[in-house]
Amino acid sequence: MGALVREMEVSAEELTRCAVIREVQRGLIPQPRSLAPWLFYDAAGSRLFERITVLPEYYPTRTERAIFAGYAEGIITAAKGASTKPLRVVELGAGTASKTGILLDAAVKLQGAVTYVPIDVSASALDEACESLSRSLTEVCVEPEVANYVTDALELAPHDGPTMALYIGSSIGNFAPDEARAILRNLRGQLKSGDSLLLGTDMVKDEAILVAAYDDENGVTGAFNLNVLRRLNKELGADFDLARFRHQARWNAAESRIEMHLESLTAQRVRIPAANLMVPFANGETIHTENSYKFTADSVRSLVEDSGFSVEETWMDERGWFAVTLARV
Ligand code: AVI
Repeated sequence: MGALVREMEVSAEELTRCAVIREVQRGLIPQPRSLAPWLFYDAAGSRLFERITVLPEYYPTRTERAIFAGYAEGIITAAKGASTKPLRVVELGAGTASKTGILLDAAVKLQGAVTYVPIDVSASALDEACESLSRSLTEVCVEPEVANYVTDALELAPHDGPTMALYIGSSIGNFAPDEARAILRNLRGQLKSGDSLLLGTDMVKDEAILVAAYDDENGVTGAFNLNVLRRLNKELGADFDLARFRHQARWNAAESRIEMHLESLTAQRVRIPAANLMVPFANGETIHTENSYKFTADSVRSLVEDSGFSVEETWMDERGWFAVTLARV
């Protein structure tokens, strides 16, 4: 058994390595160069992201949490609607006890117990989510699901009662509009009448506030961005010199998104042996590593309506910086 588990672990690692190689070849051969944001989240990158969420400049996490803390009961009541049956909570991405826990806690208060289905590609992220939730909330029955909701068709187990699907943290903002619609349509395909989507979206605001949130004074977001190159050095034997690249955060008003780039500070060539590549960079050339789309009430409405939902209720913080929208099937 031990050997079998070890073999499966090796193959999961091997699959990730193949995906990293494919992504490097897709993104670094053509110009303009780009790399997909999922590359951020190795163990070191995930730790850096946790640090980002508590930075003074990075308002989204604490703002969304405050909305949940203020309105959790109203959110759960609205999601249940007229149903007398227990609400099930499904989450795209493995939530952390701190944010999702507020909603689950409210569901427990209203109906005694709740089934929670976190869906994530990463089994270890699911393990962590289960562990922290089971420590804090014993009335939550956790049924984790390992799946890639971006690339694969979702399959939800049947449930006798309404389902509320969470897609929070403005994670939807890291996808281009057509991909975002495809993700929500995939989810919509698994929901039935009376079910709902609770969508967290970061809103358009003053450019200086947006840029600071992605270029903090202490350089944590810079380290998070540069960690992609460190990962390619470690996993593919690449020879990126991190001192010759610089983190950039730019507001692209036409596309309504923050873009993160890594700018080459000299003309240089980088070898990536495992991908059979030698990549030449001009001085000032960038690798585009992330988009983080920012929304308006209208763009949220068109996103959810194009995906087969209708907006039922929206909760916001006082400044209107972040929105949590309940959209009904
Ligand atoms: C995960 N995602 C919603 C974050 C965002 O704000 O777009 C990722 C992030 N990138 C830099 N800082 C945070």
